[in-house]
Parts: sequence; C-alpha cells; structure tokens
Amino acid sequence: MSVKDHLIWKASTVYKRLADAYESPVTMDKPVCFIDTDSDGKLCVQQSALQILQQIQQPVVVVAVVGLYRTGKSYLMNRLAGKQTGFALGSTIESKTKGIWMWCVPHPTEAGTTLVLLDTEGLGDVDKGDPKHDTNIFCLAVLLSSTLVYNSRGTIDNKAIMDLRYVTELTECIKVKSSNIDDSSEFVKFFPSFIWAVRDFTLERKVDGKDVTEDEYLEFALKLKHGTSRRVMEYNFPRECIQKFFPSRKCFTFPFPTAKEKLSCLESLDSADISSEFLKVTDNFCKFVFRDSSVKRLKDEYTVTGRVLGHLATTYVDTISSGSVPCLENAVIAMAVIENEAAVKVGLQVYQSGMEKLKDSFPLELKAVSSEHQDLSSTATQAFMKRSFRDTDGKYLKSLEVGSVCLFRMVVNH
Ligand SMILES: Nc1nc2c(ncn2[C@@H]2O[C@H](COP(=O)(O)OP(=O)(O)OP(=O)(O)O)[C@@H](O)[C@H]2O)c(=O)[nH]1
Ligand SMILES: [Mg+2]
Repeated sequence: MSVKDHLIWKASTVYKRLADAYESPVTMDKPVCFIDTDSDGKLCVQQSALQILQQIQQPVVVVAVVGLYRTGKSYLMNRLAGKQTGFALGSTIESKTKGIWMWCVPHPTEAGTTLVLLDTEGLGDVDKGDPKHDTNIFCLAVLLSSTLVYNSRGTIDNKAIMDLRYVTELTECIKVKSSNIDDSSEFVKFFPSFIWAVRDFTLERKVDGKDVTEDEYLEFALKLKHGTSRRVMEYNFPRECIQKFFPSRKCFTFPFPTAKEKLSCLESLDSADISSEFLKVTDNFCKFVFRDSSVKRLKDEYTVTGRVLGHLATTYVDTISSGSVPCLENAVIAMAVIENEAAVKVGLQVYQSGMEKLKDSFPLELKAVSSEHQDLSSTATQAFMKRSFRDTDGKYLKSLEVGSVCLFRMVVNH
C-alpha cells in the first residue's frame, strides 16, 4: 500500500469509527427521569438523561403520553416498551409520575431507529402548587414528541374534552416564529400526530343506533355545534383546537383490563389473568404506534436524533423556566449553532488524525503533502456534512477549511 493509500485508509477508518460510535443503538434497561422540577419549582433537564441522549445518533420516534393523573398512562407506556414493568405505577390515589420520564429502546420494527417513550406527570392533581405546571408539561410533550397519546378514562364526553383544555392554551404557550403575530395556523407543520386512548371503556360504540369504529367515535365526539351563543362557542373551542392542531387523529377504546380486585397488581399479573379483549386492543395500539409513528422532524424536514432531542429539550425547558414562550424557529436556530460547531470539531478531528499519521512518513515533498491535504480535507468535509445542519451561508464549512489550513501550515512548518 502506498503512503497515500495508507493515509486515506487511516482517515476513513477514523471517520468510520466516529460514525459507527454515533449510530450504534443505545438500550436502557429501565426509564430515567428526563425533566424534573428543581428546589425553586423550576423545570430542569436531568444531566444523566442528556448524557444518554448524547450517545443516540439514530433518528428517534418520540411517543409521549399525557392525561389526567391515575389513568394508567405509565402502564400503557410499559406495554410500548414491550415490558411488564419499567415506568413506575402507583397503587394509591396519589399521583405517581413526577415531571417527564424517558425510556429509549431500539425501535421494534424499524431498524436503525430508536423509540423514545416519554411518560409524563398526570394532569389535574389539585395538590400541585403551580397552576402553570400542567400546561408546561403538556406543552413540552407536544413540542418533543412525534406522536402524542392522550389517555383518559371512561368515555369521550364533554368532561373528557374539557380535561384536554390545555390544547386551547397552546396558542399562548408556543410560537412558530419569534414575531408577535398569531402563527398557530402553522402549528400543524410541526405538531405530533394524535392518539386518544380511552381506558375502561364499557359502553357500546354506537352512534344513532349504528355501530361505529373507534375513529368514528372520536370524530363524533369532536363534532362542532351550530350557533354563536357563548355556550356553543365554549363547547366548540377545544374541539376546534384539537381538529386544527392535530389533523392526524386515531382512537383506541380499551376495556377493563382485569377484575377490579386485581387492578392494583396489574403489572405482576399473568396474561391469562388479563382480559383477552384488552390484550387485543393493546396489541393493536402498539402495532399502530410502531407502524405509523414517524421519526421526529423539525423545520425543513430535518431529522431529530437522540442528541438533537436533548438539545431541543434543554432549549425549550430553559425558555419556559425563564418565563418566555418557546419558539420553534428559535429552537432550530439554537440547535443549528450547537450542531454546526460540533460538525466543525468532528471534521477537524478527522483531518488532524490523518495529518498526524502523515508526519510519520516525513520527510516528504511539499507536493506530496499538499496532495494529502486535499484528500484529507475532502474526507473531513464529508464528516462535517454528515453532522452539519442548515449551514446555508457556508459559515461553518468555511471555518472547517480555515482550521484545516492552519493545521496544514503547522505540519509543514514543523
Ligand atoms: N382501571 C384500570 N386501572 C389500570 C389500567 N391500567 C393500569 N391501571 C392501574 O391503575 C393504577 C395507576 O396506573 P398508572 O399506570 O400508574 O397510572 P398513571 O396515569 O401513570 O398515574 P400517574 O403517574 O399518577 O398520573 C395502577 O394500579 C395500575 O395497575 C386500566 O386500563 N384500567
Ligand atoms: Mg404515571
């Protein structure tokens, strides 16, 4: 092998090793706390969760569950993880999950993709001090997920829809652009798809005496009333928001999982003790989520990896904690800076390791060194391109080039 071939091979090995490290799947055997409340009552992202996300270079499908407390959310998330236990379940009337918990598992049906499950604190617990807290948790679930599961118990009646009143607050809690105009019509481009999971559903699914599907049942419940009276407008408003912000909707109605006396030990029950109809709906629900939930994407179809999800969570949580309104476009700009700086670093690392090897073959003619410089620069650029994001004016690519030339000069003058 010539010196040149050897160097190209070396540089591409370094690049491949870096790329492999980025793309290998990460498996967590149990969930961790992702977003919590600090001693001042402010939301904060847990460093340990960020460290896990940092290692996930695969695209992520993010499924978040929200809903009133004590409605079986954590149990359902464990089913999506394919596990009997994991997210902690509560067996008392007190709410159990606090903040947002995260569990990253290899996607069961999409190779090369990680499924991130987000289990959130139950909404509506009157013991909470800060009335804004529930809205913040709801907003974060919307902002971070690609599929949002709204979990409720009983039927989709007016109360259940009023319990989802957080959707009506989204226009005040999320902005697409930093300007002050109402840009909620653009939410739909960035918002997750929506699944309503109705638990302990005991009624017959009939509308006007006719059997209806679960989806038809949901659409019937979301139907608007005619009229302009205050009562009609109050009735319609949450329904309009759900329809407008979440055009992709799906519904699953789950029967009681087991006999009442066994509910408190549901997670340790044998499948023989769980109703076959409940198992069937759960299976359909999981299959639908695995098949239809898309990878999380940002503006310009940019694919979110675990690492990027960590940046996003930090940006949104910092914004909310500072009392400002999270802005989708600002978050993308902040993330582009972090990713592009890291992309320059990766590119320079590839270039530098190639040049270090070249030094072993010195003395060499300047022409030979220049030619190696060209080859290494192109490998470094490839590594940069793989990670960079929206470097539209080429500012970061330029800084990679400048950095490589500096390193080249240092080697030549040595
Ligand atoms: N009736 C009924 N109980 C369930 C169902 N799924 C889980 N449970 C039980 O309800 C209790 C609460 O379940 P969790 O999954 O912890 O509920 P959660 O919504 O996560 O509760 P919070 O974290 O407090 O908001 C546990 O005892 C579960 O075994 C269900 O479909 N129906
Ligand atoms: Mg829970």
